[in-house]
Amino acid sequence: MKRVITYGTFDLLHQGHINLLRRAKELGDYLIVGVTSDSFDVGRGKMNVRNNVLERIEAVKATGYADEVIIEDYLGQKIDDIQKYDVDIFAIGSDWEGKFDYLKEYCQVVYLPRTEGISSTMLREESQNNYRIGIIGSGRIANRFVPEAKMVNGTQITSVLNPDPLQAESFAKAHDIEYYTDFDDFIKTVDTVYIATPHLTHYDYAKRSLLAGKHVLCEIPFTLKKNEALELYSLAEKQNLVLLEASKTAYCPAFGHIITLVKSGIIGDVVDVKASLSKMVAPPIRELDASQAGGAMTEHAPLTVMAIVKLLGTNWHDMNFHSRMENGVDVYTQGVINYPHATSSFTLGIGVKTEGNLVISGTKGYIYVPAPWWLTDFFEVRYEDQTKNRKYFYSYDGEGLRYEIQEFLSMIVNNRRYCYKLRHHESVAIAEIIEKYRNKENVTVI
Ligand code: C2G
Repeated sequence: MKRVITYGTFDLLHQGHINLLRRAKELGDYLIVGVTSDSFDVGRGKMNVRNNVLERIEAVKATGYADEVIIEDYLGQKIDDIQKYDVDIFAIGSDWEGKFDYLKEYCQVVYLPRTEGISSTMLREESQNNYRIGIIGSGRIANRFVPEAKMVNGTQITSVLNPDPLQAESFAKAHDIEYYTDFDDFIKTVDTVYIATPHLTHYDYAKRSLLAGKHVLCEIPFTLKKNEALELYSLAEKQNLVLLEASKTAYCPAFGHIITLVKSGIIGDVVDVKASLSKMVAPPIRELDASQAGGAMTEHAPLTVMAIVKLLGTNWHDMNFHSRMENGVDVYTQGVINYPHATSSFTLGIGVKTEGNLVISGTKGYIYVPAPWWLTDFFEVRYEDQTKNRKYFYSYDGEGLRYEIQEFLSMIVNNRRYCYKLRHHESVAIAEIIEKYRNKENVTVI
């Protein structure tokens, strides 16, 4: 019996896939199809897969060509599979011509003709009809956002809004998009907005965009007040729109895995979380400007407090802060948030350099995420018995904004209004903690 194996994502299964599977089956008597796992696809840069692995497996089975379906989950698995399943022929579409010649050492390799004129990418683009994203603000983060959005298909950045015509024009020229200086003119031209303006304007822009019926992805800090955050989420719900806080770390694959590992109990009960984040800045810069709500807390608490709240929840007992101030701005803040059965602390700096790691301590072991933990691509789970330690490696591609853009788009396309990676009440809690600090509740100047 001749055994054939082929692999693919098989997203939005189409005629090209069906032809490929039929031709592969015709090469032998028994066809094994390896369907990529969701995490394997993210790992190899396929960010836009629409169907989840179970749906894709069902679609492959429904073609009737597969005698067996397996999941492909790691690089190098093909060699293992060929030997494990005693495969005679490895088949794949001609778009991969030459790429799998290294498998010739293990079996025969056949490149089958690819069906022209159809692809999952094409179908995804059609089905998503290219959501037009308008950017509000044209500063540093907005510049980083544009190339990241290009990595997520189904989106197209069409325009930018900045009340300053010179800034608006130069950003628009640099990225080949339209520019507007008036909100009402701008908002008509887009389906969704990304708010990347100075902190104090987030609430107002988010509210106006939601009222205009647009989905909103808002940079951190989402808002500086609890009630503003609550109001915006309830407005989004009323308008049936997506409102997502652009807390980039919350959506990146490695950080998501840390949360699921901790929740599944691998380090026991979490008793202590320590997170630190510092980025030195020099004047003149918004971060050092008190009139623009500058400071280490507004700048860096959104990510560090996000990690604490994700791990320990929002039912804290008390909190206090210690800050070093310069010209009305905290250049360093240490915060302690105590819970009934756990404690947490964070150190944030824009004028003081700290070690930027994250340590989550539990009753069985701890997780160590080295600096810069907020760009997580590696972490280690450690135990008293060091032979049980385990290291986890991930990719954190580009500036890492693609993960939040992908989540935002997926929520819109799938009509999903909630995201477990950062729940509304967690986002509201972050705003509440920032507000307490700005109201000088339990703040000591050092
Ligand atoms: N295919 C085809 N014609 C098309 C589109 C795809 O023949 N119009 C083939 C591809 O060449 C591949 C299979 O269908 O053999 C699955 O394609 P994808 O779902 O795009 O998966 P791919 O990224 O090619 O997976 O380990 C995964 C494999 O290395 C490749």
